[in-house]
Amino acid sequence: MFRKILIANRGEIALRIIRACKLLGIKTVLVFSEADRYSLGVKHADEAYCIGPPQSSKSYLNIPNIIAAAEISGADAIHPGYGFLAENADFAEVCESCGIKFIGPSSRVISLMGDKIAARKVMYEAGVPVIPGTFEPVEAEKSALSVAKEFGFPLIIKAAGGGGGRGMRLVRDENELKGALMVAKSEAEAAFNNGSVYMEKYIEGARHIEVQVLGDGRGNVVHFFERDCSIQRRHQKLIEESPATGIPQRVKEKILESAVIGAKAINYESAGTLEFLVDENDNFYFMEMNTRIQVEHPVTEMVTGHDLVKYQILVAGEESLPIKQEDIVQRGHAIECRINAEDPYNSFLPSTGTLKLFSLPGGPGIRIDTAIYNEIEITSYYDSLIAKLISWGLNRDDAIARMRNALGEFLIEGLKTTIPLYLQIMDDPEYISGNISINFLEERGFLNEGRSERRYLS
Ligand code: MV4
Repeated sequence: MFRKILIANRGEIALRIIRACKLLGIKTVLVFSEADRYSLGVKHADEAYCIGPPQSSKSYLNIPNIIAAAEISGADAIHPGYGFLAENADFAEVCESCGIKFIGPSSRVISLMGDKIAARKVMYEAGVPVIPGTFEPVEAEKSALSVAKEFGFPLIIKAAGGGGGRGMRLVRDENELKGALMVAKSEAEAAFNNGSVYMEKYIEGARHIEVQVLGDGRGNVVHFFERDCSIQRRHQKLIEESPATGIPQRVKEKILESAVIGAKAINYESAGTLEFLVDENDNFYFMEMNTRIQVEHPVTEMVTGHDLVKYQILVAGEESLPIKQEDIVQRGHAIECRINAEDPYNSFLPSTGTLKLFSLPGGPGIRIDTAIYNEIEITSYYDSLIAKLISWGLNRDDAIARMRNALGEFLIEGLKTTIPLYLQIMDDPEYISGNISINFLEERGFLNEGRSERRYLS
């Protein structure tokens, strides 16, 4: 097993990884930017090294400095967390060539799943249902037109190098096709250095369901059931839950089975997530695979009782899977609200400044993953996630009730947060009845400008 792990990340996920390392008796090295010198991660890690100024590009994305810190400290592995370098195949390759274990899949598998066309092809060939669409890049208007004839409108143009909603274009009819194709290609070229785009039939009113998997890279893969991540704004997830609500059991089982087949097809190692869209008729389609531990992994930990970060480290250390599928059962229901320092009543404008923390929630079935403390300075150098609040209950109603209490106990001043929005959602009849889709926030008026905190009260 590893003796020492370097953590190339910050905030709550850095703390989460430190906690897992401590359980395993592994020493930790944290790299941090000048903005994070006074962070809880720096306090709790065994060693910490400053790797650059606040801007991510000069610190958390600074590969030479991170590798230097690993060499100097004698770390034998690097945990990238999520975001930053977590799905950077070049970084994984540098680690491999330096004899430092990248805690994640091989650079080859990261590249393969990073190419969304290649990922579709592999999954299709393995027998996983994929969204009807192309398996080759679409170049010219003429071929785009023949694709449109085959699949019909609306359709969606996506960047092969994109993912997570970046570089997509919805096309409602033939008139929009040429322009959308041109714009999509040039945006893809600019954003991903890869102008390849592909086309899919647009699935309307879908739910976003994803499956947590863990593989050992030797053909063994288990799943930890599904999460519903439909409640999002501009591809930023806000609320996630497990199990998914409103999907028949037999459909869920098929999705889980497909996810395992897909992960086995690429001989997956580490924790990963296969994302699916589920349409209004309960048809499901593979969308893309994330080759990292995800922000929302705690909801899965709450319903299964398993420690995913610990397992991720164990399999990276060449141990075979620490558990059998039969040992993984879903019990009760968990919900996560991502508490962001943003104003939900003013276009989710990021809120910065000194955070005053008066109280954190607690009680049965409440988990908080955060690295905040009283008087911490929240800057705009990084994303606006300041805490993840997770509730667990024997059923969905109990999880909602506990979440409502916990949100009410979360007392922060000095900054705007998304807490009041979540309090409203926990009282929304459609949310409570489980009637959610990727259009939920818009359809329920939660994104309307000029709405206020009071409107939904009483
Ligand atoms: C789609 C889609 C409908 N049809 N593809 C957004 C994130 C990226 N992973 C792909 N996304 C979508 N792809 C087809 N063929 C709808 C979305 C989508 C979405 C997906 C999941 C969660 C939220 C979403 C919000 C808007 C659009």
